[in-house]
Amino acid sequence: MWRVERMVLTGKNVSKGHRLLIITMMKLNFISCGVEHKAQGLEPIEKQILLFWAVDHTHHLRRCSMKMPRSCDVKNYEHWYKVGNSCVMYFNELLNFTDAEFRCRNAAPGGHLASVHSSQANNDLNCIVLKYNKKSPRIWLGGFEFFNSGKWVWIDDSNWDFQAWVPGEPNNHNKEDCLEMNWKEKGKWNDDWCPTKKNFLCSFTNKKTN
Ligand SMILES: [Ca+2]
Ligand SMILES: [Ca+2]
Repeated sequence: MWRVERMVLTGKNVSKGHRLLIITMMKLNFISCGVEHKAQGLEPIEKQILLFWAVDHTHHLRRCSMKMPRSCDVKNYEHWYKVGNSCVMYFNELLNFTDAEFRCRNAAPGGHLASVHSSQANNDLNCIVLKYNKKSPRIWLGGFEFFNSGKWVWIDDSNWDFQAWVPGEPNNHNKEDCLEMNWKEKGKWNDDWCPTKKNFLCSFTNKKTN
């Protein structure tokens, strides 16, 4: 199933290479009827751009679904996902950072807002978010700035040994002390104002399997 991620329909940014790619894919029947239908009524060049984004989006989805982490191996938490040594779940509940953390503590023994310790884990977490809420992927992770020290820590007390900031972040704009993912770039981090309500990821570590 093709889906349209972007409806940016100006002809300015489409190169000759893009057009050739689209035309080639149309000839090879890589473009689905669904997108053709949605594209009806658009000018030819606009249609081409729409198709391009649709294909690009599907490619991204496929890449992500291939990397979806496996199920959590802890009893009663099989619907959560195994990421690194932790089990992770997406919560589609708009809460501020503190309330989200307490929601996580209630959701599972040892639960906290999720911490991230590798690029692979960061990708896995983003795949989970996109699977559940592609339209609104900004989420709280469990990082916060420790009392204006400039030092960032994880609320689950694990080591701050990985980071994936959007360039220029954290910028502490209007006193931002809490860590969100997917503000500007997919999978990248930003410091945001802690009282803002967002969906979030919870995780817990099953000590028995470590
Ligand atoms: Ca700050
Ligand atoms: Ca910021």
